Amino acid sequence: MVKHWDLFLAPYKQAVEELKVKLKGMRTQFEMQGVHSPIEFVTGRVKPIASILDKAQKKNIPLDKLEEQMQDIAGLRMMCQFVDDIKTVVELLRKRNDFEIVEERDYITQKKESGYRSYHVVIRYPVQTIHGEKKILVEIQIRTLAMNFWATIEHSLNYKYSGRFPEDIKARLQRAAEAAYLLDEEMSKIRFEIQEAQAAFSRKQEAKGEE
Ligand code: 0O2
Repeated sequence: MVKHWDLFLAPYKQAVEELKVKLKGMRTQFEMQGVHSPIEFVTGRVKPIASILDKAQKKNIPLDKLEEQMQDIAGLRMMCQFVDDIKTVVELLRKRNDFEIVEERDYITQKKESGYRSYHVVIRYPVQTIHGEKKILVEIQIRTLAMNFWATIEHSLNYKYSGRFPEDIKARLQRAAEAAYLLDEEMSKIRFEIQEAQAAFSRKQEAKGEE
């Protein structure tokens, strides 16, 4: 028998699968043009039921209001090499007409107290079902590889300590966030050097493939 949660999550699963193909397709298009892709890689997930219930409790969201009030049941992440790529990706998302942007949250100029940096775009995405169209909220997080590294590590530690970090870990995470910020800054400064090297490398790989 199909359970209530399976039915509820089905459009979210469909949206994540469709958007993974669409957003990865953007990267492929840059590659085919032989130019730097502002998108390094894309991931997607549907929030596990236990996390939905946890968040609903923490944020006082009634279970019958999840669709309207929980924006990240379906989540996509777009990873970029450079901070400037994030702007390019956001611009590209704003130009699309297969969904509507309902909110943007800039945790890059306004980083979170934890040290978290990322750019969040919440979209309303139409899923085609056998009963017609259903629009659902999806959160797209756009961040650099360094921001992603920090967030992934912090997220696992958060899970381990249930958000109550010992002081030394908290301080180290703050320092790590600062280091990730500096890493992004340094990489931005030598961006053109890096891109030239990457372009030369792909030309060499292509030539090898043609041999
Ligand atoms: P998961 O496990 O990533 O799916 P809130 O949850 O109150 O902070 P809200 O309103 O849901 O915020 O919106 P926000 O902050 O734009 O998006 C929440 C998501 O952003 C989180 O999802 C994380 O993915 C990410 N995020 C926000 N702050 C932090 C942080 O300090 N550290 C890390 N590692 N990630 C963060 P969830 O719900 O935590 O779940």
